[in-house]
Formats: sequence, C-alpha cells, structure tokens
Amino acid sequence: MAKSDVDVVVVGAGFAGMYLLHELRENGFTSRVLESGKDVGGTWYWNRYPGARCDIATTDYQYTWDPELHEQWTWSEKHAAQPEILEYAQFVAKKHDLYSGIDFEVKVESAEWDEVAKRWHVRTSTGETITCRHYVMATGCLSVPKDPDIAGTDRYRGPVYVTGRWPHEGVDFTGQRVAVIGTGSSAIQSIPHIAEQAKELVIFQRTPNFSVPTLNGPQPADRVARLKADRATYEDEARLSYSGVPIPPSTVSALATPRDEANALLEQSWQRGELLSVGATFMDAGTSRDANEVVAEFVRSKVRSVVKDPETAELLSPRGYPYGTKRPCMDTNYYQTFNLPHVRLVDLNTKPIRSITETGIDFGDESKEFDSIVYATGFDAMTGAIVAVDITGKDGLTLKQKWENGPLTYLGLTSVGFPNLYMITGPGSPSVLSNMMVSIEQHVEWIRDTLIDMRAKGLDTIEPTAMAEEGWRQHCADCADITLFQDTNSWYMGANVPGKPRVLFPYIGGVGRYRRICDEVRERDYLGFELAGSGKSSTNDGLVREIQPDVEMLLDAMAMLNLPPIESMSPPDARMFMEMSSAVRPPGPEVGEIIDGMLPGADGPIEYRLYRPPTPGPHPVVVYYHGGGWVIGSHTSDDPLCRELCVKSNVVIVSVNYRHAPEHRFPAAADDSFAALQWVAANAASLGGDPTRLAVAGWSAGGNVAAVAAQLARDNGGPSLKGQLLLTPAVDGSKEYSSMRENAEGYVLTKSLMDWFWDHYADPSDRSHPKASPLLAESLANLPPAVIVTGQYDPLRDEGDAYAAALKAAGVPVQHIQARGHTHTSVGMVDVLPSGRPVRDQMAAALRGFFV
Ligand code: N01
Repeated sequence: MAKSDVDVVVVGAGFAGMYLLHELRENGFTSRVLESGKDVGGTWYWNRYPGARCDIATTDYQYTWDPELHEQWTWSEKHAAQPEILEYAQFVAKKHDLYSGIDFEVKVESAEWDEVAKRWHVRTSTGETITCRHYVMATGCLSVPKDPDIAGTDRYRGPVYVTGRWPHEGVDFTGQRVAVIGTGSSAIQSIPHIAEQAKELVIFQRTPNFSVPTLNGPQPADRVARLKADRATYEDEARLSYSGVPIPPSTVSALATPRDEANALLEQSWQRGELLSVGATFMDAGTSRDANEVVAEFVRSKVRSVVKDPETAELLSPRGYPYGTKRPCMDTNYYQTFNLPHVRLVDLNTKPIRSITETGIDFGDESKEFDSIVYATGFDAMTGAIVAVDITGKDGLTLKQKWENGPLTYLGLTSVGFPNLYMITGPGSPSVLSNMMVSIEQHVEWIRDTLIDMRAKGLDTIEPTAMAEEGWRQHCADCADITLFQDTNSWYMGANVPGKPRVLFPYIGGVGRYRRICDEVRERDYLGFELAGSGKSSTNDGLVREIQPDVEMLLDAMAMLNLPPIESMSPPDARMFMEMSSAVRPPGPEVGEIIDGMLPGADGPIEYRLYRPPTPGPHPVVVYYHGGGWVIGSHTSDDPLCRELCVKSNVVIVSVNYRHAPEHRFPAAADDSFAALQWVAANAASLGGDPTRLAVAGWSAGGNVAAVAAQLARDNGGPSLKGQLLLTPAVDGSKEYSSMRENAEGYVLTKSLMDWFWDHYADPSDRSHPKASPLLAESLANLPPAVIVTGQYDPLRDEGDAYAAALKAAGVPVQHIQARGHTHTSVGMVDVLPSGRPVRDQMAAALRGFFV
C-alpha cells in the first residue's frame, strides 16, 4: 500500500518524473509519482500521430545519468520516431524498477500548502489526499492541447483527431476526405503520412512555418565518433552550450558575408538535417532582422525549389516574421506533399473558416464535406499543465491567480508564495528553447541537491524572495529584449491561446548561462531564497544577474581572449591597440557627409571630423569629445557613436582631437576642448550649422572635457550652449567613490586603468582643479541643461551620479539616465550590443530635445 505521507510528490512520469524518482530513491527520500497516462514517456506517450519523431538527434536526446544505457540501448536512426522513444522510456523504467514507484491513471486535482504543518496536501482523481513536504510539477511544457478556437467545432459528427491525443490503436485514413487544421510541427510531420492514405487532403494554414528536412538516416558519424572518443567532454559541452546540443557558436556575421557565400554556408547547414544547424549558421541571425532575412530567404528558396505550383509555394513561404521566432519544424517530404494531385492548401487569411459544420467545413465562399478532421492546433504551452492543477499557496492565493498577467518564477523553478513547489522546465527556464533532455537533467539534479542540502541543515521550507523573483523577471526580459522574438505571434509568446498574457515564456539566455546561474545560486548559499526549519530561518536576499546579457557575453568573450591590460602598455602601444580594436567593429549608420579638417586648438591646430545628417540644414551643432582617458583615442575613434548621434538626432557633430597625455598633460585637453568649442561657435554657419543651436557632448574623458568646456563657456562669456550630453563621464579625480571599488575589475574600464589615465593626465595636486574635476567647481549654477548617462557597472558611476545630483541641486535641468546592467563602455557600442540601443535612443532624443 503506497504511503499517503511522503517527502516528495512528483506529478508526471515523463523523462523528468522518471529521472527524479530515481534520484529521490537513490538519496533516501520517500516519494509518490502520479501520472495521468497508463505508462511512462510523457510527451512520447501522448503524441502518437503518424510521423511523430524527435527533432533533436538521438545522439543528444537521451539520458546521460546512466552510462550503462549507452551500451545497452542502440538508436536505430538519427531522429528517432515516437514508438522507439517510448520504448526507450519503458526500457529505462524497467531497468530501474521505476514502475513500482509510479501511480498511473491518477490525475492531480489540487494541491494546497499548509502553512502550519509546512506541507502540501495533494488531492487526486482517485479521492486520495497525499501529504508531502515538497511538491514537483514534472508535467511537461507541451502537454495540454489548446482548445481549437474555431466556430462550430462541436457540430461536426464525424471523427475528430487531435495530434497531441492521438488514438493508441492508430487511425486508418484510407479512402477518406481529410481536413488538417494547423501547420505547426505536429501537422508538418503528420501531413505526408496522412496524404499517403487519404483520397483527398485539405490543409488549412493560418501561418506558414519554416521547416528544415530531417534527412533521416543513421546517427551522424562525426557525432558518434566524438561521443565514443570522449563522452564526458561531449556531454559537458552540451550542458554548457546555448541550446543543449554541442554546436559551437558561430562567429560569422550574415550581414558581413557576401550573399553567395552566406547561401553556401546555409547549404552546408541545411545538409546536416538538424533542427538547430540552419539557425546557428550566423552569429547575428537571432538579433538582427536583416541578418535573419538572409536565412529566411534561403529557406524560402528551398520551398520554391520543391513546390511546383508557384502560388502554393508562395503561400507556404513564411514572411513577416524572423526565422526561429516561431519554432522551426523538421519534416520528411512535407513540401513534396503539395505536388500531389489530391492535396490542397487553403490559406485561412484569404479564406477563413466560417464554421465547422455537421459534415465538414465552411470556409471562404466554399462548403466542403470531410470524413475526418485533424486538429493540429497546438498546445497551451509552458503554463497550461501547471495551472490546470488547482495549486493554492500561502494566504489562499492560487498560482493561476498569481500568473494572470504572466508567469512569475525565480529561475523558472520556484515561485514566491508557493514554498517547496518546484517546476521542471518551467516558464522562465530554457525549457522549450533547449534540448529538453539536458534541461530536464539539470533541473532534476538542482532539485535533488537542494533537498539534500535542506535535509542536511534541518531545513523544512524554501521559498524565493520577492526581490529575487522580480530580478529574474527583469533578467528574462532583458534577454528577450535583445532578440527578435517579441514581435512574432508564437506560442513562445503565449499568442496562440486567446487571452493568454503576452510575454516570452521560456528563458532565452541559453542553457549554459542558465546552468551557471543555477549553480551560482546554490554556491552563494541559496541567493534569493528564504530557508526555514526547526525554529530557524534565513533570508539570503539578492539578485543573481543584473548585468545585461549581451554585455555579460561580451565580457566573457573578452576574458577568454586574455588580452594584456592597457595599463601594461606604453601610451603609443595603447593607442595602436585601440585603433586595431576599432578597425573590426561595425561602422555605424551612413550619414549625409563626413568632412575631416583642422581647427585652431589652444596651442596649435588640432584635427576634427564633421558628420552631417542627410537632411537639409542648417542643423544644430554638437561639439563631441572622444573617450580614452585623455591618453588614447582620437577624433575618429568614436566614429560609430558619432554617426548614430548625427543621424538619430539630426545634428551636425564635430568630433575634436584634443591633445593627449602624457605628452600634453593637464590642462591641455581641457584648453583644447574649450578652444575647439569657441572656433566651432564662430564658424558654425560656414560649417552648415546653426550658430544659435550649439551643444557639447562627450564620453568618458571626453565627458570630462565636455563638462569643463561648458563651465568655461559659462565663465568666459560664451559661447552660449543649449545643452551638454555626458556619457559615463569622469568628473572627479580627487577621491575614490564606492563604485570605483565595487567595479574595480572585470568591466573593461578597471580601477587600475583609470589610475593609469589620471596619472598620465594630471598631478594629484591638479586633480581638485575644476578644469580636471568639474564636479568640484565652486558653482554649478547657470550651466546648460544636462543629460548624464551613468552605467551600473562603471567604476565612474558614482561620480557621474554625483554630478547629476549636484547640477540638479544648483538648479540646472538634468536628465539622468542610469543605464541598468551596463558598463563604462557598453552603451556606446553601436551595432555590437543591442541592449545599449534603447539607452542611445534616449540620448539621441535628449540631444534633439536641447534644440526644440
Ligand atoms: O503546435 P503549433 P504543434 N485556426 O502551435 C494553427 C513541439 N513539437 O503541435 O501559427 C487556424 O506549433 C497554428 O497557426 P498559427 C514543438 O516545440 C515537437 O504543431 O498560430 N489555425 C499553427 O499552424 C512545436 O513547436 C515535435 O497562425 C490554427 C498550428 O495550428 C510544439 O510542440 C513535434 C488555430 C499549431 O502549431 C507545438 O507544435 C511536434 C485556429 N484557431 C511538436 N489555432 C518534435 O520534436 C492554431 N492554429 C518532433
């Protein structure tokens, strides 16, 4: 007789529930696993439609936790079909005696947290109530078919089939007139098989999908060889990869590759016949629409090459959404099916379904009779199965209520108000954007280790903090914001289910990064969790990731390059190094005109570069000062940023090459900056600008001299300025702010580099002079309106913040933009870091605002 009071209740006996059961037993936890089906296998138990096949190759879609399995089980194909995967699940369940720990044909109806007993009460369809300390939803991401939201579905009197609930005995469509509604993965796999039997097949398509041929056959020889040579390394690579399959990240930009070469690379990927290969051909296809279009057009050309009727080919060609933002499909002879005389494609955009009728379907101006209707209309993904169970946490709040506006989780594993509730591959984890096997194993192991840790410390409950959960929501949103997913109506975004909140449900920061974060949470003593038991409780509040994901990725890549620190170089070498780094960056947008010239500095001529917008002038003029710690950089070194500011703000930018230290120490840079401003003001009209609309701008040390130039203009009778834009400026060299210590290392501008810059530029005794430290000016009143951008991970953050506050206190209008998750250098990296774009948009708008 199974116990009604256990350590852990697990819902679901798919690959997640099976592995968790094994681990719980191995570690001495009592458990009950409840499964509504009659067997193990989860997704592979339910999805028995013809042609159902795994889109991840069998080399990668298998358990790694039992090494013996690799000897005992041999996959017959590269992409295994549903019956074989189900057999594999059954084989593992038998081998490890898992059947004895699973209650089949039992549905969980509700689960309620008992705050006094600190236990969950789980009520089942058999009328039993099971009490447990920990409650795990291992219910899968795509397990609840969505209601087909089509008029008249209940009128039809013939047989209806839903791909996700296919009859176990199979269906024979021989001689039938069959309708298939939907063209997602399930439809694309089943349609060629249904077409083989049906007398007539009509496919109702709302949105065409991108599909890649499976090219099935034996397992790829190169993968098998790698696995045989060193399985441990292969599996580790998968675990730390972006999507759970060990494909090396691309370093090729589609935009920077001539189209014929790009197509040749895509052809190689196409020939691999793997779900992830085409999308992973280029590094920028996931973040740039233009780059993505190179991939999309290649796939469309493949459709045209197969489908003989050009009109049908065009209808089958996805347009208007980027490749990969709806789940790409894998097929065997899908497009070829449309060349068969008895197969017809109906475009629901021009011929919408008016109603399902008793005998068929009314669509467009037609009425057609069918012998069977197949709904391949998808799932209430990610959250459907979790909220289908009535889960009530603390204070009577249900998870369904809490998630009304979108799922809120910490790490996609836990949720505030629901102690000891865990979700395997839940929303906010890589889940459906990953190889599920890798993600399942990682979650099971994290939960197992957490339970072991809690037991060892005598702790009964674990619950995330509100701050950690909000921080995770923000991090997930930051990751989503730099991708192209947001604008596409996909089930990833909840768009397929009417009324579902529109957010990106899975975590898109990558499997490897996610694993590192989860590990870090445990290593940092359960950061973001409150743990309690036996009269003691501890809250370790905090945020596990605040840095912008693309900034983190760049920092990781730079760390791997192991570059020498700039401060270890001589100034000439440092300048050369900076020039070489600049040479490989994207150029920034086209401007109307660029003119290089000379202007009189404080002590001789200095160079400038003028950027003119393509619009008719005269334009406002902005004198721009480059970054580089007064030592490195030049009037061209911030070229992409100057171009973008020019175009986006519709202003003439004059970028000035003030003299550099150590050859020319303080106050040479400040004096040149002011001299350049005076000259530009006097010559604005001949430069095509409007002398009455003048401003200064600068980044870093350039922000320093821009602020100084604005003060000198105020104190020396002009020129009159409309504004000053200071991006992560250095404004006080006289003391060390806490951000200098907090961000001393690891964020490109380091404390030691900043010290090196100051040492080259100004003696310690000079640093309190307002021409070196404009924050220390006697008065900050009557300065032009300021826009100040500071970066969270910038050693200069606090002094920039202090300057913004001091200007405000002095009555200067200030727009202070605190760039969350950014470093000293990241905001200005045009076309490299998408997360900087919104900040630069704000800067450009503010610059425009100076002149209205
Ligand atoms: O479901 P889907 P699926 N009227 O949501 C259409 C995984 N999977 O079961 O795109 C008309 O993708 C809908 O149209 P639109 C895989 O992750 C994996 O095929 O919303 N049409 C769409 O065409 C996959 O992505 C594997 O405009 C309606 C289709 O129905 C996920 O499961 C195999 C409609 C639904 O496509 C889901 O795939 C199979 C309406 N009212 C699935 N409502 C393998 O790994 C919906 N549609 C092999």
